[in-house]
Amino acid sequence: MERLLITGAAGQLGSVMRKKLTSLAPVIRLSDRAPLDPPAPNEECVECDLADAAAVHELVKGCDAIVHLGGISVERPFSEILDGNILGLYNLYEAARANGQPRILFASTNHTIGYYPQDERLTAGVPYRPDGLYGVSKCFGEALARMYFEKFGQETALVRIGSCMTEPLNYRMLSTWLSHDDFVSLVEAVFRAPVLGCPVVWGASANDAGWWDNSHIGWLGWHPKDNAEVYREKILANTPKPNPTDSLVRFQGGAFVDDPIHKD
Ligand code: NAI
Ligand code: 15L
Repeated sequence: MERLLITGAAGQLGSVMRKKLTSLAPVIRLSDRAPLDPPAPNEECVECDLADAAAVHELVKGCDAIVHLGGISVERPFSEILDGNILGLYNLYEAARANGQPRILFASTNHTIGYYPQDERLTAGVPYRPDGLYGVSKCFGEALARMYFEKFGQETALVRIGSCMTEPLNYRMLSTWLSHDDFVSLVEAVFRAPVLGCPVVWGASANDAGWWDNSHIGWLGWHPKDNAEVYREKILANTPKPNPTDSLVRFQGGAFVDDPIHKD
């Protein structure tokens, strides 16, 4: 791999991955619509709005692989979601089609299935139950990626990330946590695989309290190592015990199910 593109590189996850994915390619192209820190010698920085088709076309040119983190990452007014996650996704896939179909890791989300209760164990084939417009936009992204695979052979890993952060912060994240290191090893596995296709991947660490079954992607050779359980005592000590009627402990999407439809 010569050049890896990371979109959303100014964001929470992107700014961590910028430092942790350097061994994947000699050149890392970083992009966001927000300002990026100045490039290191192995980096290229490109400010680009995903809603701008011509700019996205130029952005993807010359890249052999894409970690697509860019877009709206929480519940927001539909106009914002439309630009980043709907139009932005279409622009990315059209740009990829015109530029040699680099393999894509698409940062989808657990909010595609957020209305499932926490006592259900899910396989990758379960019907969508999105918990807001944000979740719906990621269902669109997964469907779009699937169509580009069926029609054009474009390969994508549809990674339904749980909660990717330094450590789990509440009871729900004992199930949804994905450590940064496990995300890195997932990215490595996705770009190492000789053939990828377009699988759904549950993006969670090896949590004792996990809800999601990744047995369908054993062939990928991804073996998450971290386990949120080691933080249970800390969470018990630092967070109030949730009421059993709280969405945080009822639904897999947690408090996202309580979000209203945000108006512009
Ligand atoms: P974030 O909100 O911190 O970063 C997203 C970045 O995308 C931001 O820097 C933002 O400026 C950029 N962006 C938004 N709209 C854009 C547009 N129209 N054009 C260009 N750039 C745009 O989110 P975070 O936490 O870093 O997440 C990264 C990705 O992973 C997102 O796609 C999110 O949906 C997904 N994800 C993250 C999870 C997590 O636990 N961090 C969980 C599930 C999914
Ligand atoms: C997401 O999709 C969000 O992008 C992230 O900020 C977290 O809230 C995460 O899901 C989660 O469900 O914890």
